[in-house]
Amino acid sequence: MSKLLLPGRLAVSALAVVSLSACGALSGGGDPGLGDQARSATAQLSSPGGASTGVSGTVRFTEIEGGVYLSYEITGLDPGEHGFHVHEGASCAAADTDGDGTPEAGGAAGGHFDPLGSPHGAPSAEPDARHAGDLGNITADADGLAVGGREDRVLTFDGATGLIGHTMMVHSGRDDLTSQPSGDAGSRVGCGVITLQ
Ligand SMILES: [Cu+2]
Repeated sequence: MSKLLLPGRLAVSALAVVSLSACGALSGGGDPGLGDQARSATAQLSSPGGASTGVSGTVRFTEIEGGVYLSYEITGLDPGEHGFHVHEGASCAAADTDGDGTPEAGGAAGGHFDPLGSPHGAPSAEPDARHAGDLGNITADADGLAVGGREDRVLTFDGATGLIGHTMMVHSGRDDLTSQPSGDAGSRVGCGVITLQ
C-alpha cells in the first residue's frame, strides 16, 4: 500500500521544492521548511559571460548534518590547481566591476560570498577566518579534468550562509589561500548559478 502512495508523495514534494526555489530566488536567501529531507543543489558551469574558455561541468551540493557535501566534475581546465569559490552574485554575466569602462568576464558574480564579514582564507579555517564561499582549490589532471568531493562545514542551505542563488566559480590559477581579498587566483574561467534541485 505505501509503495502505491509513493509517486504521489514524490510529486507533491517536487512541487514544494520548485515553489521554494522560486521564493529563494526572489528573497535572495534560503527559506526553512523542508524538514528532514536532504536537499541538493547544482551549478552547471560554463564560460562566464564575456569569455570563451571551454570550461564546463557540474558542481553538486547535498545538505548534510552541520553543512554540505559538495562534488564536482569539471572539464576543459588547464592542468593543475584552480581557485574554487562561491561568489556573492546571482549571475555569471560580464560586468564592469572596477569602473574602467570595460566589462570583466563573469564580473556580475561579484566578490566571494562573505555573509559573515570574514577575511579570505582556507576552507579548513574557522568561519571567522574564511569567506563562507572559500572552497580552496580543485586540481585538474593532464587532460584538464577535475573530479572530486568533500564536506564543507560553513556553507549551508538556509540562513545567512545559505548558498542557493549565488554563483559557483572556477579560476584560471591557484588560490594561495592567504592573499586578500580573493587568493590571487586569476581570471574567471567557469561559472554557474547554484540552483536548488
Ligand atoms: Cu572566486
